[in-house]
Amino acid sequence: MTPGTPMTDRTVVVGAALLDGGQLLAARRSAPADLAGRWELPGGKVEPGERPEDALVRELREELGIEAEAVERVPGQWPLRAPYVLQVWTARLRPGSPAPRPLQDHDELRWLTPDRIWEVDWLDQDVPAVREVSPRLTTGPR
Ligand code: DCM
Repeated sequence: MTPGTPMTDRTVVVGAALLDGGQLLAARRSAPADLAGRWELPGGKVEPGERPEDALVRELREELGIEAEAVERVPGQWPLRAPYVLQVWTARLRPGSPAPRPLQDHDELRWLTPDRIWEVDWLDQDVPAVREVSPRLTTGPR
């Protein structure tokens, strides 16, 4: 980055902790090779001038074919490959949304109950965010 360039939203990657019925959606990456097979909170890069919450909705539509909305920011941000940082929002499906399906970047999706949340091999950088979100899952009825 050019010295003196202000940090903009361009450097933010948004991840979605998509919650539904007390379960968290995990997505297994199919690319790039060094991340393939690991599980993540789906999302992607915020574009210049875009609000992170809008980027999240756009990325979930592109990658999973769903209509979702951001609910609240999970406190904290976590470094990725420079200059990117990961920020996470909880999110929910809008009424009438199609069910998520892996359209790009992923080859498998899994809804995790609280007792199963650590059964998938999360990307290292996503682990602290998943740890933050896990107390928000409940085993109760939807
Ligand atoms: N990324 C990540 N954790 C996430 C989402 C994305 O570490 N929950 C990383 C993977 C890529 C970069 O952010 O290096 C951009 O993501 P994408 O390729 O999905 O746009």
